[in-house]
Amino acid sequence: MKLLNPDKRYLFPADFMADPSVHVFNGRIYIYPSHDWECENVENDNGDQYVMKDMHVLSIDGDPMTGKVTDHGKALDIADIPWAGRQLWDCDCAEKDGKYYLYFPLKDQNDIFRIGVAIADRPEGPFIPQPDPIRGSYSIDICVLEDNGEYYLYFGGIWGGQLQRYRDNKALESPCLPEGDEPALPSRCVRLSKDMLQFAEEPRPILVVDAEGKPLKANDPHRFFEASWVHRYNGKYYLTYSTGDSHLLCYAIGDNPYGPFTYGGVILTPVVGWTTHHSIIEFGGKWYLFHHDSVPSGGKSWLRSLKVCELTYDADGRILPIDGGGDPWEE
Ligand code: FUB
Repeated sequence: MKLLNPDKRYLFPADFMADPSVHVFNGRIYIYPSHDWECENVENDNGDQYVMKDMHVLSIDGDPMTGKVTDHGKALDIADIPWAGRQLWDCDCAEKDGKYYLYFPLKDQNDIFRIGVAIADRPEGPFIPQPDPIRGSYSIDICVLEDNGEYYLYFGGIWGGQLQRYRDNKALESPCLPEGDEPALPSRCVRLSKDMLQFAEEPRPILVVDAEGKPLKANDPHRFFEASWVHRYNGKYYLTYSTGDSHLLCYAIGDNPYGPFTYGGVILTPVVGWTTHHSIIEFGGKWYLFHHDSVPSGGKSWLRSLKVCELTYDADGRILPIDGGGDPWEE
């Protein structure tokens, strides 16, 4: 696989932040990242080392590769969330009718991930949390897509993200993670209610299928693990996601927000650090990939740094893969 190596920029060397969800609001780029913390926990598959307690909003003056980055300070603190337990993970923000809605996954006091909503009058917050999580919500890693006046929330992540604890939106007695040739566990998509505060329907599974329409299997290194993001390009819907334990960012293409999405390829090969996560936006006629790696922390997977580089499509709408700078990857 031929890899691109575009210029890359660390966006905020002053602090460790990760999982960038990025949007253009009022002509300006806003970044909604996780705020990583040093921690004493042993690193494990449950993600106990990711102990985020608050989040900041960043924004950029113009060009993401060169513009000044502003830290707008703390926009949400788990101390202000009535139902909070621990671990404020990857969030996303949507604008509707001049209000900004921040969706965040957080463990409740029973150590179960739920999704909360917090509201602000400005894209940088501060965000005021609702008293309770969204009814029927579970798991992690939020992306919100506005499409034809409707808002769709994508979520889900396996292992520490707890998606394997649910089937048909009901909690299971025991977790069930598919193996081998079984179809991989899909992420979820749900349309939001008009007031943006609840699900308007039951969450639906989002299938990533191969060229023959068959769901990718659990043992496929390109299968979904966590970190869904959806953007539109040339009338198509691109689902991008992390493959977790195979450390790739991949993409799949569909015709509508619910998919199915046909697997397209790798976007980013492994970075330094266990996790990989991202978002994609268009700004000033160019496309950008925002992501993170653990180079500045010397490889500590729980202390990550925000990065950006340009993203390129070929004439057929394929995304050209970028070298993440971590372990080499051969297709
Ligand atoms: O930041 C905590 C978790 O690590 C995120 O929810 C995952 O996507 C991974 O980046």
